[in-house]
Amino acid sequence: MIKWISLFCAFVLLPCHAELVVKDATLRLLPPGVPNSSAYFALENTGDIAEIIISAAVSTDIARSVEIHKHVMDDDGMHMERQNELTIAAGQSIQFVPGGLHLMVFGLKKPLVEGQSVNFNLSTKAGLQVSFDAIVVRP
Ligand SMILES: [Cu+2]
Repeated sequence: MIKWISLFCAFVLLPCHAELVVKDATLRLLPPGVPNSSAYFALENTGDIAEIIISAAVSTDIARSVEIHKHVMDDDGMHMERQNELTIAAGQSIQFVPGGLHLMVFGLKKPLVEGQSVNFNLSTKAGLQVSFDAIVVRP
């Protein structure tokens, strides 16, 4: 009985509820020979604490690396800047969109196919792993 109660408490009294949800993820289909692509989606923090995304990856060996990028405008015009950290507050939604935040996929090892599903993983500073599938679509 005591064992059962402590197990029950372990589930109910988890300190904080941490959860990130990814919706409508797509990966851009580009002409054959283009080595890089980018992924777009909506990221929502449905938990009650802020999370800090520190890295992104593809689960299968289809690309060399993945980085979190943001388009920024400065004196030299528009360019992309790598984001080492991305903070998402509790309850906040962040849109990864063309011309804004995106996941940059470098060094595709073979051409993407329209409709193909590619599994990505986001890691947070607190150790949360968020896995999601992006569908390859024509831009
Ligand atoms: Cu980029």
